Amino acid sequence: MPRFTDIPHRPPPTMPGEPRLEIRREGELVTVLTAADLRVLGPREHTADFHCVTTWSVTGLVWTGVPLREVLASVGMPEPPTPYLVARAGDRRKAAFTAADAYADDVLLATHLNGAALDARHGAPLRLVSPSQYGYKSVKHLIAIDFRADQPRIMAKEHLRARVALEERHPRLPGRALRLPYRLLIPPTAHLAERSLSRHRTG
Ligand SMILES: Nc1nc2c(c(=O)[nH]1)N[C@H]1C(S)=C(S)[C@@H](COP(=O)(O)O)O[C@H]1N2
Ligand SMILES: [Mo]
Repeated sequence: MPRFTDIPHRPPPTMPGEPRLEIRREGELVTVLTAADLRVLGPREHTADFHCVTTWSVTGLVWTGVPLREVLASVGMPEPPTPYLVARAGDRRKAAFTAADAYADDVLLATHLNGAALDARHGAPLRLVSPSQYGYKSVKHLIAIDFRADQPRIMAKEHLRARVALEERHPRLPGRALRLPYRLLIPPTAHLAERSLSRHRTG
């Protein structure tokens, strides 16, 4: 699995060694989950494929983690309190979700990939994993989940739903039309992302 991002010259952020996840509502802090809180929920292995919007895929990844819906139920949110949420990362990256997509059975908060703790390359110390959506929804270095009443602003090129099965690659352009141009971006992007990894500093 390559290190991948649409800002490939930027090294991964310096992160704490242990997960710390803020749950927010309209930006206001509701509660904070620690590594111990996640361990109590019983992390399990989940096998899933991964699809980057640029057309590369990896099959059979084994993530260790807890379904996001179980994590949110444990803090009194068995049902989504609002129709949308934003996942935020330590590199200031974010992704928008409908609450229904984020509460799907296959959406995880993962700490391990293929039996090893997540590293800087793949999203340490905590990563959101949503296998049914394009990779840009699988937010690495996750630091916060922020519930929103109104539809959050999406990033350029981000589809709100990004369902792989419906080829929702882009908010406006048809998915098919993007296959070739996106494919051409893979080698230079992967090369730059790998090179900038060497500039990563541990926290
Ligand atoms: N925090 C953060 N998460 C991110 C990204 C990013 O740049 N920053 N890139 C996304 C994209 S476009 C993809 S394809 C996957 C790549 O995951 P990998 O680097 O573990 O292969 O991470 C996603 N999650
Ligand atoms: Mo991606």
